[in-house]
Order: sequence, then C-alpha cells, then structure tokens
Amino acid sequence: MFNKVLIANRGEIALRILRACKEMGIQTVAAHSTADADAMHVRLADQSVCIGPPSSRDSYLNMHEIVAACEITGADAIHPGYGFLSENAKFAEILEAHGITFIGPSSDHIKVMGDKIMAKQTAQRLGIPVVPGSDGAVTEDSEAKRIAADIGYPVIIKAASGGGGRGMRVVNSAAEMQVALQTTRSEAGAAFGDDAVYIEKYLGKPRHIEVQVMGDGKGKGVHLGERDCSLQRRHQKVLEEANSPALTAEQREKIGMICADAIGDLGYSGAGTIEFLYENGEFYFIEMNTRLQVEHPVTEMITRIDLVNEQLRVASGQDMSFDQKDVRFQGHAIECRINAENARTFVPSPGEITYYHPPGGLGVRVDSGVFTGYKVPPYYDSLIGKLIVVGRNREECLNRLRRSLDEFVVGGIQTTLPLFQDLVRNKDVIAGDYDIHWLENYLEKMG
Ligand code: MV4
Repeated sequence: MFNKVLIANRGEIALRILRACKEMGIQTVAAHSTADADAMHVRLADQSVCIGPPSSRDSYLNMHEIVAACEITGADAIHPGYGFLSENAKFAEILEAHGITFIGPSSDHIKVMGDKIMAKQTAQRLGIPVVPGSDGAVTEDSEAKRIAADIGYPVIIKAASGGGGRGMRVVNSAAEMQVALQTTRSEAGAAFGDDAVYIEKYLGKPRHIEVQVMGDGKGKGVHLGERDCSLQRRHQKVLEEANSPALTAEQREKIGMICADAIGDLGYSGAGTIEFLYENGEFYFIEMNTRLQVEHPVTEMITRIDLVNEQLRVASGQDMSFDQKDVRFQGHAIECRINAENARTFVPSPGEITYYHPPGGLGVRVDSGVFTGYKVPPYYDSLIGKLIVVGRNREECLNRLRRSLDEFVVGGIQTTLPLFQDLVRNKDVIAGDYDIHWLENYLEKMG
C-alpha cells in the first residue's frame, strides 16, 4: 500500500479522498491553490503544498507544479478526484514516466474512452449494447444521409472529442443534414482540435442510467449496480439515485454482468462508470467515464463498499476487498447536489457562509468541506456539498430526505436547497417517473 498520497483536487472530493486515506493509515498531501489555503482538507492533511494562484489553469490543471509537489513531499501516488486532471491521459502518462502512481486507469484506457468513437467501438467489441449509428467517423454528406435514412430520423451528430453534452446537434431530416454536419464538424475542430464526428439514432425520452464498475487491472471486473442520473440541468446532474426506479433486479443483474465482464476483458484498472441511455426497456451505451464520479456515494450507501478505499487498493497492486458475489444492493439512496447558486436562476452565489448546520441522524451523510465562516471562492464550480440519504426502500429514503432538507441550514449565501425542497414534494419525482428532459421542463413551467 502507498505510504503517502497527494490529493490533486479541492472541495468535498478532496476531503472524501483524505478520509479514505486516513482510515487506511496513508499519509496525505493537499496540493491547493492560494484561494483554498483555508479549506478543511488542507487543515486536515498531514502536509500541504501551494501549487499556484486561484485560476485552475495555473494550479489544479498545472501538471508540472503538481508533479513538483509530489517530488518535494515524497508522495508515491496522486489521487486526481473528478474534473481537473482526472481524465487527462497526458497527465497519467507523465506520472507513469516519473514513477508516480496515478490512482486511476492506465493512460491508454483513458485515451480510448476520451475518444467517443473509439470508446463506442470498444464497448461494442466487448458485448455492450450501443446506440445504432455510424461505424466510426463520418465526413461526407452522402454517407451521413445514407446512415440516417437507414436508422431513421431524427439522428444526432456528436463530436468524437466531445462528451458531457458538448459538440452535439440533432438532425430531423435529410434537408438539414449538410449544414448540421459541417457546422458540428467546424465547431468541434475549434473547440477540441479534432473535427471527427459520428452519427447516432436520436433517442427522444431516455433516462440516463450509469453502471458503476471496478477492475483490478489483472482481468477481474465487477459491477456495483447502477445510478439513475436523469435529473439534470444543462448537462449538470442535480439529483441522483440508486437503484434506478426504472429497473428490475433482473435487468440490473443482466446489464451489470455485461459491464463487469467487459471491464475484466479490457484489463481495466480502478473505478469507472459506463453510461447508458435507457428507453423502452433497452440500454444504449453512450460514454465511459474513467474516474470516480461526484455521485459515487449513492452506490456506496446501498453496497456499503468504500469506492475510494478500493481505488487505493487496486492502484497499489492489491486485490479488491470483495468479489462480485459479495455485492448486495440493500435499500435505496438519493443524493442532492448542494450548489452555491440561486435556486431559481442558478446564478453563482460565492461568499462567506455565516451559519452552517448540516442534518444528521440515521441514514444521513453529508459530504462537504464547508463550515461556518468558510468563504466560497468564486473561481471554481459551485458545488459546496452533497446530501446523501439512505433508507430501506425508496419511500423511507424520500421521507428521510424531506426531513434532512428541513434541517439543513446554510446562511450568508444562496444555495440550491430550496429547489430540492420542491422536488421531493413533486408527484413525478415521488413516483420516479422522469426522463433526461423532465427537470428542464419543470424549471421552465415554474418560471
Ligand atoms: C444522446 C441523446 C439522445 N440520443 N444520444 C448528452 C450528454 C452526452 N453524455 C450524451 N447526451 C445525449 N446523447 C442519443 N443518441 C440525448 C443526450 C442528452 C442527455 C443525455 C444524458 C443526460 C441528459 C441529457 C440531456 C440532453 C441530451
């Protein structure tokens, strides 16, 4: 096992990683920007190194500064958390060359999954169901029209280097194809330095369901069930739950085992998420994320498996602490992302938290680095914490979530807590009856 881990991230996830390290007797180094000098994870870490000014480009994205911090402190591994350098193949490659362990998959696996065309081809080869569409990149209008006519309109053009909602365009008819193809290609070229695009059947009302997987890098792959992340706004997840209210235990087992076997065959190492669109009882692969995700706690709460602990084990060459047969899904968990934003306009609301009172009690978990007197900096994403609630079933979970939200007080700044107060009383949310467009439609209706 590692002696010392450098945490190359900030906020709640830096604290989450620190907690796992502490429980495993691993020393921690917090690599932080000047804006985060007073952060909770910096205070709790064994050592801290300032890696640059507030701008993330000059600090949390500054590979050379982070490698230097690692060498100065003698850390033998880096946990990248999510965002920032967590899916940067070049960073993983640099660390591999420096003899520093990147806590995540190999740079080759990151590279493959970062190219959505290669990711989809890999998924298909491994037996994962994919969205019908082009075999690879499409350049010619004639070819695009032929494929679209074959699978039927509407179709969606996606950038190979896009993902997370960037570089996509829906095409409703052959008449729109030429302009749509050229526009998407040139936008992709400008945004990502790669104008490769591909075509898929456009699914109108799917759910976003993602399967949590883990590989040991030696041929063992496991799944930890799915999360339903359909409640999103502008490709930002707002509320996530496990299990998905849409799936039966048989469907879970089936898609889970397909993913577990694929991860084993790939020789994948570490935690990953295989993302699907789910419509009319069918799963369609869209992307794979090669990192720990924000919403990982809902999986932890129903499996009682510590995903960061397992990441550290696997990255250090140890075995996972469990086999597939040990994974049981017990109860239901929901996560609310608490952002420092106005709950109606979503305008960021940085500043001093003058009062902070998180909820507690049975089945309540709050992952957050904030406290009374903490100043939310304006430089980063506005996530200030996650409220995760678990119950023996979805109804108990929702009842517990309602009372937890009633207890939660954050003073001095605006937060998205009022949005969740409304959502947990909405009949569609209570019924689990929503798709990827539900939240934006709801917000529009509410004005
Ligand atoms: C799609 C789709 C419909 N059909 N692909 C958006 C983000 C990226 N991960 C994939 N996305 C979509 N791909 C096909 N073939 C609709 C979306 C989409 C979406 C997906 C997941 C969650 C929220 C979404 C919101 C709008 C569009």
